[in-house]
Amino acid sequence: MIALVNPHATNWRYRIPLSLLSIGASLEGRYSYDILDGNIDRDIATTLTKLIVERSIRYVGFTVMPGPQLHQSILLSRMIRERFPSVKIIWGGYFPTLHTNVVLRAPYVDFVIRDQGNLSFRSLIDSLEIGGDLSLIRGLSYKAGSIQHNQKQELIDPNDLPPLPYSKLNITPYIGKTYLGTRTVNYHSSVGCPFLCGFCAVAAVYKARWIGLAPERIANDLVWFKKNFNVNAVEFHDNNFFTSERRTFEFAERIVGQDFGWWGEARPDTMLQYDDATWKMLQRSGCKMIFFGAESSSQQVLNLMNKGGTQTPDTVLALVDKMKFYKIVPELSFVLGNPTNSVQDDLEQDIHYIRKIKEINPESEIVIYTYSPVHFQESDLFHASQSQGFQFPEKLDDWLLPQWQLHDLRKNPVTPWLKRNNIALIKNFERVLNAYSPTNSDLKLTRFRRQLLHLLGSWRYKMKIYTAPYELAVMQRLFRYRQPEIEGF
Ligand code: B12
Ligand code: SF4
Repeated sequence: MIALVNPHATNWRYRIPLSLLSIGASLEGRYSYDILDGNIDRDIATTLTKLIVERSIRYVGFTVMPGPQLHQSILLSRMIRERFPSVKIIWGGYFPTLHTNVVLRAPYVDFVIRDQGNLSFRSLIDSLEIGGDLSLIRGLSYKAGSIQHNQKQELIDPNDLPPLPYSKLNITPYIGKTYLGTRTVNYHSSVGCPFLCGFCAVAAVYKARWIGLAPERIANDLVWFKKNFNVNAVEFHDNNFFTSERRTFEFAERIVGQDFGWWGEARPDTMLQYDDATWKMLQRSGCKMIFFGAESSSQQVLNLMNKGGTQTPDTVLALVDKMKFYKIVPELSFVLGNPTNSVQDDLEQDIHYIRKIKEINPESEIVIYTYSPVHFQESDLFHASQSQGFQFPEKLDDWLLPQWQLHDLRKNPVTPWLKRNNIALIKNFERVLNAYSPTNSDLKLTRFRRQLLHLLGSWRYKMKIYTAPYELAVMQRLFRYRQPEIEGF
């Protein structure tokens, strides 16, 4: 009766579609539903069409994040509307939460569930099936003459939610070899984040709220994965896994001796304040790499971003130094090309800073994004972007245009303040850096190729000559080696 669709987001198929499993969990025992995953099924349009006919599907829910997933969501929703006009189409996830009006103005989307959809989706189906007042469903937006937005959803504690119905999927194809281990699974252990960084969709949606699952539940789930699927590594997809030191410690303590390799996302200032005992426990528990938002070398830019907490450029330098001791790899993400009046100078300073990080801790992995604005009304950074002429598309179909797809991937944003030379500097530096120091997380890159790349990238890196690295572009095409950000978040 209900189809939940994860449109194609990545060629890397090792991602259990957790968003849909968590929506499915609330439907268990009440409504029949199927989950379709475009990352695994490359002909999802045919599968969906067949399913709608054979199982009399009346509702199709899409999970939508920007990028290729948005693209396929639009195409599939249009197709359903044309061929099965009575089927109701419901969008949920980050994109419709932040662009609700644009989404609902499209004739092929009927409802948007904003924020966490666990309770609202089921209430919506109840209302449509047995009757009920739509205006009482929290987090729901819909069309009733004009577009209506119901009250915001209260933060739902994940500890109060039912376990994920993993049996709904064939889990085996989602378990894969990564830098962390031979059988890696993805897991989500908390919701939101306590901070309000101006470029971040999580801040825009959760408004500085965070709740984590109890360490016991996380550890039990992982042990279940180990027992049933021989899993030996975990990627935590939380926005800020390490928010609570106590939770981190307890979780790590519980999995010591289980032989897991694991990875999660953190803030540099939070981790710098962690006790040495916690760091030791992290090391013992198999934590191999931690992803940090370093963002910028400039305190002014960090202020403009509203990075908050006690994070400064020096925090990151101290942290990467400290992590050498514990042999945990820092993976540092940067958001370059912000709307300041000194873009080129900022970039040059950022490059200098990244080089310094690599000097302090050569194991550091560097992930470079170009700032692409997030629809965050209360953010100074978003206002600065608007005052420099940035505007989101007003029609959903416009997001299909190639420039908006590149924008979504944070590769070539539609940002008026970034000139060609700014973008070229970012890309060229990234290319040289990735050759000089190829990411360790790319398992396909053999030792020989790694050494060859290093050799080719070295002279440029050492001489600081980043312009026109054509030979490295050829190598990249030849070896198809991974830039750390390609499967990033
Ligand atoms: C896993 C992941 C991916 C995977 C793909 C997953 C997939 N669907 O196949 C990969 C790595 C490929 C990926 C890529 C990208 N991602 Co991504 N990704 C995530 C991540 C880390 C976890 C998502 C998840 O599973 N969460 C767990 C579930 C339980 O939570 P949830 O998804 O929020 O779902 C809840 C609600 O949103 C809602 N909901 C969600 N879907 C639906 C559907 C319906 C019908 C309903 C009713 C409700 C509903 O209810 C759910 C339960 O409460 C999130 C950050 C995060 N921690 O959430 C970023 C995140 C969603 N990604 C983001 C981005 C920007 C990207 C990229 C576009 C950019 C990039 N270069 O990284 C790319 C490109 C995407 C593409 N190729 O289309 C941003 C979105 C920002 C925005 N402006 O909207 C996020 C928030 C990261 C961030 N901190 O900025 N991503
Ligand atoms: S700390 Fe990270 S997850 Fe939290 S609001 Fe800032 S960028 Fe987003």
